[in-house]
Amino acid sequence: MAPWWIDAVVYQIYPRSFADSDGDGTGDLRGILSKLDYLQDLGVDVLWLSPIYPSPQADNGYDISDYRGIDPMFGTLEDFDALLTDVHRRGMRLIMDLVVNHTSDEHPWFVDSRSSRDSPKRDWYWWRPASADGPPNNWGSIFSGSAWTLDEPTGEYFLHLFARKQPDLNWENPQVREAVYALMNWWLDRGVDGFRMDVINLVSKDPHLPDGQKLPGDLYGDGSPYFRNGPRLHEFLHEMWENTFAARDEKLAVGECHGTTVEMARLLTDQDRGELDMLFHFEHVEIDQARIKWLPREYTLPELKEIFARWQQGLADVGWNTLYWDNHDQPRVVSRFGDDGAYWYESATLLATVLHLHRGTPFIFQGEEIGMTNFPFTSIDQFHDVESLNYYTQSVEVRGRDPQVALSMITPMSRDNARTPMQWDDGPNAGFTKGTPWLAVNPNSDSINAAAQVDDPRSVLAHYKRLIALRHEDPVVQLGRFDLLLPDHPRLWAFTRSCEHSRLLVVANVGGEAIDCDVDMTGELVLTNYPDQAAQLRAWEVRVYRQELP
Ligand code: TEU
Repeated sequence: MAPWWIDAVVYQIYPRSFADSDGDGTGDLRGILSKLDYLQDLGVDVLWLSPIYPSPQADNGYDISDYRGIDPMFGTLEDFDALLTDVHRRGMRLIMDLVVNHTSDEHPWFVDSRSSRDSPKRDWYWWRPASADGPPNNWGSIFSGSAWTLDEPTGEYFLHLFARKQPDLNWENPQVREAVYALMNWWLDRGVDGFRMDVINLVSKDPHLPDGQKLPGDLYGDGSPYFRNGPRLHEFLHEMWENTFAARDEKLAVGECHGTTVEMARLLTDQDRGELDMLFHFEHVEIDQARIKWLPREYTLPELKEIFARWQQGLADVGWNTLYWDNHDQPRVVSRFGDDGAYWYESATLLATVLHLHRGTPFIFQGEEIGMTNFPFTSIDQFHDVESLNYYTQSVEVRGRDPQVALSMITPMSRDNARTPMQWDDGPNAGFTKGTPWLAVNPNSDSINAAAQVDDPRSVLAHYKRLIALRHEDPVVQLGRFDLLLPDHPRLWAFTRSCEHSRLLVVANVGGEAIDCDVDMTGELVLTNYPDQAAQLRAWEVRVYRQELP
């Protein structure tokens, strides 16, 4: 039997930027509760909450200091239970963010671990003595600088693949793994419906921690061959599944798996193996980046189509996949792959349609459904994100780049583009807070906001509702076979989804100039973003036809 998520759509909430109920400028759980009507009306099936646990917030909650609680800035466990109850009452599910590759350095486990070389928790993290060059190896952190920090009192370095306040847990130690399964079961017992597992394919590392390759001009070596998709990844995931999900019904395990291939994804999401249910790969969201995310790269539509098609084909018979453009780490899709000026509505709806009509489980990031755009940053003071700020500082202080150049490098890709407050209405602070928002509201909230779209049938929001409804209703959207048409066409993104008796044809003009569409556009038009039809496909026009098969 097909799993329940084949017709589900997930909505990601970034709690600090979603809705503020108490006027402190930061979103909270009561704020989310107050917006459940909106989410139910949108039609989404699952809510994913980015981390709400107690945290020093060095990485906006992806640095957890207590896995069994709620950070006071978001509310209390009672607020959480109230939210979960109401989500379930409405027939929706809720999944939590599980961040267990690393903890905060303020988590009691790490406080204990760093207290002495003899601490019983010393081996819960990766401690190593200095090498002749200082750090134990040459790995760079994903958030710039070395991946190692010296802890002076005990004279050893600890590993942190992300910020220095995010020490990596040592999953080689079985006690660590047991502690993780216990906290997962604690939340599952509370009623949550699963987890989105942060950087889960980093948990198995080569314990020898060898130096990574360092190319000319690089400050650090690339350790990813030794810390990504490591030798025990499948074993650890299966063990996790056995200890948590196996005895429970209908739970969802979504793994964030940067750097996985289709072949790995087949193993990781094969339902017979008991590891993950679906994963996030990064191929399509790195298409516009050179070796590092801050260096832009020219790409073509055929390359983008090829990535989607290859993943569709690779997981057609085994496994399953997520479908996403946006999340809290990515710039806004309409600014990035669309045209957030003249063709804002057309391009936002086209990109949504193409994505949602692939095979997989679509993920919507808050604000994507109303076409929120990147932020017009002009100064470094407007940034908050540790990844952006660390890169800026390294650029200016270590590489000696001109600050304006460094600013222009971080602006298009910065994660803060996604993290500005949700735009609810055209009032002060976009209706997000009555206080001062922790991150500035995008100045376009007077025109781009949910209130302006709820009753407008020709809005981005209405279009997302139609796409979600179509997935709920139509078995072809859920399970139909995927075939890419005209793969080399530089502007047309066209594909079919077919079952035995019917198929959907999607044709999309990815660009601002009208094009001829050399595809048989007949059948019932079920969805489009233009009010009328013409012979050509106009700027950013998308059409979906239902065609009966003989
Ligand atoms: O992201 C992991 C990850 O791959 C990102 O850091 C990514 O490399 C970068 O943002 C894009 O260039 C997860 C979380 O989604 C992210 O918010 C956390 O900061 C990170 O893990 C550490 O927990």
